[in-house]
Amino acid sequence: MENYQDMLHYYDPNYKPKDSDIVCLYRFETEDGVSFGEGAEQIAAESSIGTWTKISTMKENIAQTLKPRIIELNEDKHTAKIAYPIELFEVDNMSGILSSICGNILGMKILKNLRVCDIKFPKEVVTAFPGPEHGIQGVRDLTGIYDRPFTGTIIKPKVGLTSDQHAEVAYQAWYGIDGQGLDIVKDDENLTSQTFNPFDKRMELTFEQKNRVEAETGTKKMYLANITHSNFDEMMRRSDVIKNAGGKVCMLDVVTLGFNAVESYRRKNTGQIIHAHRAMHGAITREPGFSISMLVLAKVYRMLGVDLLHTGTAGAGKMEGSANDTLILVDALEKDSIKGNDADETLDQEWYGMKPVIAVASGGLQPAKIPEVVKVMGNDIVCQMGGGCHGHQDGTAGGAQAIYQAVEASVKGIPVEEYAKDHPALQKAIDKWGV
Ligand code: CAP
Ligand code: MG
Repeated sequence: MENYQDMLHYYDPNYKPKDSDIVCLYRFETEDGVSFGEGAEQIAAESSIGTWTKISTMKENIAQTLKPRIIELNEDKHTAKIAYPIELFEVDNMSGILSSICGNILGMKILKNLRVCDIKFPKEVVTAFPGPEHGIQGVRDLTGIYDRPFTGTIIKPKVGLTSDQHAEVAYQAWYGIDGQGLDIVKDDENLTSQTFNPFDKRMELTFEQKNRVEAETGTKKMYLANITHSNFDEMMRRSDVIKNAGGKVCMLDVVTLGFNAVESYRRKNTGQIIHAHRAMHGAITREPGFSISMLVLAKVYRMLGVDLLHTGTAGAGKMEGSANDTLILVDALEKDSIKGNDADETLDQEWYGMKPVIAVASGGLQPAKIPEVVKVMGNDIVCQMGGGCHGHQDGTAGGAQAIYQAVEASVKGIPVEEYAKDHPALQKAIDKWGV
């Protein structure tokens, strides 16, 4: 027993990963007295077959068939790539997979920090998950909007309005001024079913307004109602309420709900478009120290089957994340394959035909920022703004029109300051928030 455990080293730079291996890119530093190589060995062990000491139960065939290989160690960059044989995992169990490669290792004492930068999922894993039911094309077909980004607002204040007030603000946002309004109205992530705005009443009144505005404008509108609940049965009931009211979209707070609830909801095949809000992701993704990148989460949520996901605003809004950070997420969500890049700490990824997800730019945006956001993120996005709509001098309707006009400017390639000269709603937005 001692012999082959003594030989159970994971570092194997000559190993060529199999197509079926899961490859992880980790960035880490070790505590004083622990070499970088030893840190990598321990990460490989703890995330697969090993533990902190030699064990009497280890079998030679386990060590030989299931051990991962450290294929790259870069002490200067503090990174290691580890290839895990697919047999270590249950391919269609995301929670199980993440408990291994994003699990205990984040709590190990010998590490000063550890970031899971990226995971390359092989075909066996990607195709074991449903992916988005609708994806970009499905949402475009539903709305008949093909040539521009979608526009949306989050009803503000986040919580506090009554159901009647909520529905009235929704109408203003959808209709705007002279029918120049928004495609999407969204509940905020912390609006569920509070006493002052109970879910069922809000659905009844807001869908009434949606029907009204669709009849008045002859356009299709979307209401992204939040069905987040820690009780799955109640979440399903709320999904049914929306479906019965003619709603096509349900919003999930995917991080607080957990991977199980997100995939389980997707696998119910309700036919609903899934809008994924990522509240709480910052606790997982933000710190460079012990963390898992948003890129990893974005890939996971694409596999679990969301149709839209918040990605940040390419640096144009109130939340952290540079233009490049957002672009990496947009690529992971919207492309069919990605080429990894050392500088960005990313790996190759194939999607094997899995539908793409719409990236949602939200958080501190305002109308004049739309062209800048579209320039980085492309057309297949939602430009969504709460404060940047309801904070307009002419209220929600004026804000909605300003967003509408900013998108027009963006599509026509005319600078917003220029376009604003004969578009007063946009001009007022610029007067208040600048460009
Ligand atoms: C935007 C938003 C979103 C943020 C979250 C909000 O409102 O609805 O929750 O976008 O960040 O409440 O802040 P504002 P992210 O337009 O008023 O900022 O999208 O990065 O997950
Ligand atoms: Mg919000």
